[in-house]
Amino acid sequence: MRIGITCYPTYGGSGAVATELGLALARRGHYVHFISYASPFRLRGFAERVYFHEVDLTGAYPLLEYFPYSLALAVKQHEVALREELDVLHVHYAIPHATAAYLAREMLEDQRPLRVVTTLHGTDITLVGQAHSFATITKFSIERSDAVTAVSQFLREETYRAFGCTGCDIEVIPNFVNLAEYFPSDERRCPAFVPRDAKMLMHISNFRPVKRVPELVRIFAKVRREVSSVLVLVGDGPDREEAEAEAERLGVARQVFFLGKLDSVADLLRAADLFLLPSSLESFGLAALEAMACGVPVLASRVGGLPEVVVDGETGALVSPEALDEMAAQAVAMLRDGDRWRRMRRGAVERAQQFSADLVVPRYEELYRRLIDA
Ligand code: GMT
Repeated sequence: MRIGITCYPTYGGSGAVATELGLALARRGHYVHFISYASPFRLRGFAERVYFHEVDLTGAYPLLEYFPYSLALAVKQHEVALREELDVLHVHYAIPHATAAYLAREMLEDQRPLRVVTTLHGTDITLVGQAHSFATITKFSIERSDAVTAVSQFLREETYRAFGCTGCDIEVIPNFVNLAEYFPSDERRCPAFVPRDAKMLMHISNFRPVKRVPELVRIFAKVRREVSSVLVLVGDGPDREEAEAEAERLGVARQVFFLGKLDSVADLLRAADLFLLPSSLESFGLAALEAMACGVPVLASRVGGLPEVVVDGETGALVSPEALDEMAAQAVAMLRDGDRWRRMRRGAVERAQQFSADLVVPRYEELYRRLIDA
């Protein structure tokens, strides 16, 4: 098949999933064309049958105080669909990608059929999509997609609850992990800054308020009083400064390491003892899944789709997001009890195998095939 994929190229779960999907599809013999304003961050180096098409942003004009990216994107999607004879255009994150895809398909008229698949990822439904400025067009664009998928059962139900979307049959296709890259190792290769006897706690995100990174630093400060440990943070975003200030204020700045954005995190994850995700909402929690695949138990909030990924007591623990003390207590308990930790590590690896790319990617292929044959 010839598949177009539009996603945000920046650090974030939806872009990561879209890119891993494209790469997996290309390995399975399909032609994959990424269409976005920059090359997706996980698209490293050359891959057979993979192409990137940059949206043309040169049409700026003083009158256009706000550059209409959605239109420029639709133009590029239309152009690529025609030239590369795309069968399917799969967009990740509804805003504005599903709307642009709708326009691109309309522009094709009868020149060639283009099936639009929209995958809902999270805040496109739970936050941004429900904002007054976007709600009606989000609903419209979802309803006009040829197929809609959601990354968790929670997100599917939330879409129906928030938007109605009557007539849409939203299929849950969970996120997945490439087990050839994310696997456990007993050889613990910690960064040099981690003291020999210290536990390594880890977090990866785009540091948006929903991730509650300053609260995470507070949890760590409590853990640190009981267990010799460091906190390693990967990523960057709006709450980084506040989190840095919090580490300073709580006297743990020398034990909290902000590494910034990194392209490849599997080696680092393999060295971690515990992954923390105290988000206020999370439709799935891809970073938690990747940590589990590397053998790292996950301590997370009991919100959204996280219980569909992390099994409380078996692959880590789930706690109410407000209960910072309980989260810290759970972390301490897990880190102190070696037998329990090893059980959870095994449980995490086994659970992650259920989300293997080899199991999930064929579900997207089947969906595309169904649409093409319809
Ligand atoms: O950062 C992104 O790319 C999107 C982001 C969001 O806020 O919607 O992440 C969502 O999509 C990921 C991939 O499907 C999920 O693993 C995240 O749980 C989800 N984030 C939230 O729901 C907050």
